[in-house]
Amino acid sequence: MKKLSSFVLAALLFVSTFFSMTLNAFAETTSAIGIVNTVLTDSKIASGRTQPGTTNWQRYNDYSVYVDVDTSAAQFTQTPIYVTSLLGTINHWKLTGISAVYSATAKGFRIYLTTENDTEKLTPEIANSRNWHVNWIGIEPFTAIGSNANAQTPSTIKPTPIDNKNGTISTEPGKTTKVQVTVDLPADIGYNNSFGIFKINDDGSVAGVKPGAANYAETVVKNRIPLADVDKGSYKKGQTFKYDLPGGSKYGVFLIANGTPDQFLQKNPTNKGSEPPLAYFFDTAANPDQKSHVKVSSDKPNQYGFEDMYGGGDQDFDDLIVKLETLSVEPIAQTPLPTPGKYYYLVNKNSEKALAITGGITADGSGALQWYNQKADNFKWLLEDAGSGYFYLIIKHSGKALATTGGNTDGGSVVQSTNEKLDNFKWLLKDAGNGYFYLISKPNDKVLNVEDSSTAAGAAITQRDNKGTDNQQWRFEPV
Ligand SMILES: [Ca+2]
Ligand SMILES: [Ca+2]
Repeated sequence: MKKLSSFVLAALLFVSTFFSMTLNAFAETTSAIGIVNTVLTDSKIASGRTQPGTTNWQRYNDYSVYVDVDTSAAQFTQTPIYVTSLLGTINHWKLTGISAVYSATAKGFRIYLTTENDTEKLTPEIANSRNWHVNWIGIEPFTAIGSNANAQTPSTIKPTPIDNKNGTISTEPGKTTKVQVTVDLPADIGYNNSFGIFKINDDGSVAGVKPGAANYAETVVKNRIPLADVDKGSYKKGQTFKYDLPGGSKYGVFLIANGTPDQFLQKNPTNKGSEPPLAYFFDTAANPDQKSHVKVSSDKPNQYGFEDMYGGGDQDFDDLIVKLETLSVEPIAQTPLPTPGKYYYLVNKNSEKALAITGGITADGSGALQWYNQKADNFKWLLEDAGSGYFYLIIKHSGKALATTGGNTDGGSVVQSTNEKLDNFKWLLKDAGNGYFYLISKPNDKVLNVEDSSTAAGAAITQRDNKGTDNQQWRFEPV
């Protein structure tokens, strides 16, 4: 449904743009084959025409001609939907065939024209003397013929390119990249391997820790983008998973040899020794044996091949294969700021639980937690303007303010406290898109975080580095 409506919207945008003749909204290319205009939107829409009088009509038979229309200047990446019309000076109303598109590809299509009932002879010269020429519109992406327009999976799956120099996946700022991951396993499976996807900061670190640091593996695995089915391991050949990658960041993939991320964190978080579970990364500096364990090959540039043996094993890089495809790249809808002076429930995106202080407790230092939203006063937060774009959050039952503690400590607790109007009481609301915010603590840029991505009632609230994960995103529901 979503797909269809954005398609219709795009089509309307095109039509209105075309008829209002705001041609500066087009990129225009003129060549021997005609003119091509491209409207730059998420769905590529381009239009063009063949040249009146010099269209490259070809004889098909005594009564029919055809033309191969070149649309390559539009640079479609796949076969779009083509819609055609025929223009000319005389007699084109008698023809049939103009809306019948043949041999459509990303680069063009063919149209046949025939005179009505095949009585009047037709030649390319006659066609051009009457200035018959083809107008066309091409639109991609589209829903494939025969597929359900309401289906969740669009027909425009594209490989997700991986940079083969550093093994990272790039994403567009302000957009969410929805990827589908398909795993492949060798027939002669030895270890039971698993993988994970993690966000890489601009400086190459993960949550401030760089490859080569003693706690890198542990940090990456802890900060992976959680996905329950992926984390469980024991994959089947051809199994698929779907990730939403928040835009503007780079991502990498790790392997846990003979284990799951949780087993790794329990049994070998220092990533030492030669016995699995061990974590392996594209960057060999992060690997316990400093050997290469992750490969991106030039003929399969959207695929990670993993080698799971300590020391490099047989270097076949097929002990687990992870293929990435992009289902869609969707703009992140902007979230309007909640209104200062009003009460809100703050609901966590990952857990759907609400931010609370234990009921009845009014003492300073009482820790914030998440709980089923009981809509009581200890769930109601007053958003108060703190100036310079910052806010205080005042809990109704005690009148205390939400504050971070522990200075710059990653994992420092978040509590209620008498509002001293210091920086650690001040929160910036950063749009996380689609109705959610990150709450950023002023002194250290850490965000309001549900510890360990827990979905349990009672889970602690902490300050953590912004990982872009759902357990750090909050929705303001008016009380
Ligand atoms: Ca191997
Ligand atoms: Ca193998």
